[in-house]
Amino acid sequence: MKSGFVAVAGRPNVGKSTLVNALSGGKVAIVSDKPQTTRQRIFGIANGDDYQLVLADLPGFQRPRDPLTERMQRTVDRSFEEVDAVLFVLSARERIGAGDRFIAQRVFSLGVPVVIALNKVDRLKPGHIAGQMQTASQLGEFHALHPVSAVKSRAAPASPRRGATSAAS
Ligand SMILES: Nc1nc2c(ncn2[C@@H]2O[C@H](COP(=O)(O)OP(=O)(O)OP(=O)(O)O)[C@@H](O)[C@H]2O)c(=O)[nH]1
Ligand SMILES: [Mg+2]
Repeated sequence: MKSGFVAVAGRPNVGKSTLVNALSGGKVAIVSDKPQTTRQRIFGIANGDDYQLVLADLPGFQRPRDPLTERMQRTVDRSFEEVDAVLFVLSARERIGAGDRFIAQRVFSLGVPVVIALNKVDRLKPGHIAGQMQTASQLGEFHALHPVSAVKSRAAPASPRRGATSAAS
């Protein structure tokens, strides 16, 4: 059995909480269309046949600007101290730009594998998805890059063995 602690990082509103909910097979984190919904770490657990992942859904990560953002940023920084891997979430519906590169600088310097999830590919044209994957691939030395839809997967649960647990810290 492999196990590990995965930090789920990305700009506000890219779908980190939706993805954590989908991967852990239940609703553990609040999802909304307003940026900065997640203000504390929420943990989801994804169980597979031979692995168990603890997913830390982090607040949206951006350049510190105001006291709330700075406080949330400290939560993010603490979470990066003991991670085994990072799930770096991007939105395929938005331009991949300075905000994502700011996060990339941080996550690719941690020295752990970084998996990029290019989220929200539902209803996008294949050519657009391919272009966004190309841009995403230039953010850093990723371990894997997957186009995903956190909402579509909700309609078709992938594994009956997945369980959900949540805790805020
Ligand atoms: N179309 C589409 N919408 C999505 C997908 N994943 C998330 N969303 C929507 O995007 C919005 C933001 O989702 P959240 O999961 O709250 O995003 P977050 O990254 O956790 O946001 P913060 O906690 O504010 O940083 C919600 O309206 C979700 O329903 C997806 O795969 N496709
Ligand atoms: Mg969130």
